[in-house]
Amino acid sequence: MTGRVLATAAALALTMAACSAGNGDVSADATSGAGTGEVSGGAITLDASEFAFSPTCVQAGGGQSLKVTVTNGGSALHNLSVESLGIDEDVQAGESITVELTLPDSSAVPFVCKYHVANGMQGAFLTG
Ligand SMILES: [Cu+2]
Repeated sequence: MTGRVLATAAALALTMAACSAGNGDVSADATSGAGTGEVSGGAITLDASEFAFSPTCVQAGGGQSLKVTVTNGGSALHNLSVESLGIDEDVQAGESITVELTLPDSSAVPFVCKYHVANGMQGAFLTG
């Protein structure tokens, strides 16, 4: 009985975005290992496609300044929006953008593609 409940919960977690960042509560999903990227040299590249960011979660440090490059390898117009930091940048198919941001000392920062958030195209910068 308990085993079946656990198996169902695990299956549900795998079908959801690896880093669903609603309310800044991302820790549970971030541990799935399905697409957590490490910041290297203060920079990270996110590959955007239909309809996901890869990596989905970015492990960074609290208060860290970060150079974020988004490369659109898909065929649709994508976007990087970080509402809490006032970022809203479109990325044309086949092109890339770079934005600089500073993360808060603690708490996760969700990011989305504003065009495809309904498709689950979202992730988060993790500061923990
Ligand atoms: Cu998109």
